[in-house]
Amino acid sequence: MTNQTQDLLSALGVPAAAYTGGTLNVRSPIDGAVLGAVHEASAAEMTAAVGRAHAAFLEWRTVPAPKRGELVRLFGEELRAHKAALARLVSLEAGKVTSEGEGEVQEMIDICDFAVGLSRQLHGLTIASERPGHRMMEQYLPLGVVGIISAFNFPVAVWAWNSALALVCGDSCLWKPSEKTPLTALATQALFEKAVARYEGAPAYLSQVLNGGAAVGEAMVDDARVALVSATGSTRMGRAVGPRVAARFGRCLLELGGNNAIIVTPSADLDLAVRGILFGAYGTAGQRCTTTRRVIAHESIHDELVARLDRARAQLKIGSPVEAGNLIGPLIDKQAFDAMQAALAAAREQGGEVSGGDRALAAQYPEAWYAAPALVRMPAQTAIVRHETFAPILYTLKYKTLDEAIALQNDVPQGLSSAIFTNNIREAETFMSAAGSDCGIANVNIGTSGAEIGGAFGGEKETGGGRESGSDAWKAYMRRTTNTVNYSRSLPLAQGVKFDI
Ligand code: UN1
Repeated sequence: MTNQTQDLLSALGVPAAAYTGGTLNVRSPIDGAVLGAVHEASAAEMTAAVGRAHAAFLEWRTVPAPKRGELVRLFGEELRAHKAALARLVSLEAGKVTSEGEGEVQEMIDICDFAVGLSRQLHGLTIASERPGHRMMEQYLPLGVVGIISAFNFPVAVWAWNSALALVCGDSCLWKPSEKTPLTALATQALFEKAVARYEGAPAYLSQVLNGGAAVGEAMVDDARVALVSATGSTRMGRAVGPRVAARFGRCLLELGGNNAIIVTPSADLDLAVRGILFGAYGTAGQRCTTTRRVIAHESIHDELVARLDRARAQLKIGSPVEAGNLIGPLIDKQAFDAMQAALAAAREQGGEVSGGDRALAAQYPEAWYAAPALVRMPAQTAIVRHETFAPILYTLKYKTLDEAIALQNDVPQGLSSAIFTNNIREAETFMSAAGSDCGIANVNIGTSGAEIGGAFGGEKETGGGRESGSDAWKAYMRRTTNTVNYSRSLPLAQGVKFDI
């Protein structure tokens, strides 16, 4: 693993000094091998980096947006050229199976393409003025430094959602990656620098990556020159970051926990539902914020569906994510495995009947943490079901009426993703309506995870309310000005107010 990682890093343009001799040890979740020792930045280094990022912003904001898009286009080319190597590094460092590692890099390429098109469409409205000889319009202008905090489970794609948009919007970027995945961040930064080298007129320090722990993050979060903090991770992290940014009236974009459910109704195509639920619950070893954590099945089909899920669950191939055929890779670390075991113990105490969930491949990989996917038949939506455990645990529940199913689906603190499997248009539309799912994502006949970049991504309640990626999520990375222009020879006041002098 270690040699392979070093070969990949050097192919991606990361100098050995960046990942040797530092204090942050990086371990592969595949076998526990040490992949590198990365330099950890101090809070003072972060503060200096914010200064450099701010200077870069002051230059970059005056470059025409389509010209800024050209840099993102070149970055997308680098990602295309290095897709296999970066994807492999994602697998080695985050434990994703090969096709999911490749999917992650594809997601970066897709958002670059989206951002390039967007660079010619950063438009505001013209608005009818109530006054003669006046024109009103709004403009979207560059915002400032964007601080990006990313999580281990999408170590590079979620950064790309933010930075591709921020760059075309005229902002500069600062990145504090997860301490568990600093190498993929260094590699991504190296690819970005290759694009910068091919581009005329990019200021230095448009994008910087600073590895380290909480102190580095806090220095970024508390710095008033960071106009927007976009943070992806746990609700606990969001609770720490959100109020600190709000205290200085900065902008925050939070993408936090999910507790995503799939409702399966009597008319559902069960073959489709089984496939959607299995990928949603167990893909990425249950470590997506969009992972399906709950199935709410109608009582008429519940037993059949759950029996099929349980049979298929037991067949899923667990093993090294870089060996062909395996679908379930490792958990990120021992802490994640322990949290999974604690959740299963709590589920048992709360009346759950657990299948699977044990440690797997311990003899082959004593230093890594593989687990058999778990399915837990629950008698009710108890406390543990309402809690997000970042592991492959699927809780199943029964319902009688659709209203009851929707109420159960919504009765959790999180509000990211949701889905219904049904062939009944009334059920589908009700689920998506004002009285339906309260999540940011509500799907019909597809699972809760694996969203495309074209839509806005994010959710409500404890998920944090932010929207990233497609649609008009770019507006979070710009500031809006409303301009009223008087081209007449008089000065009428709005609302008919008189002030004659
Ligand atoms: C995350 O887990 O933080 O919709 C993001 C999905 C992916 C993104 C997940 N496109 O599952």
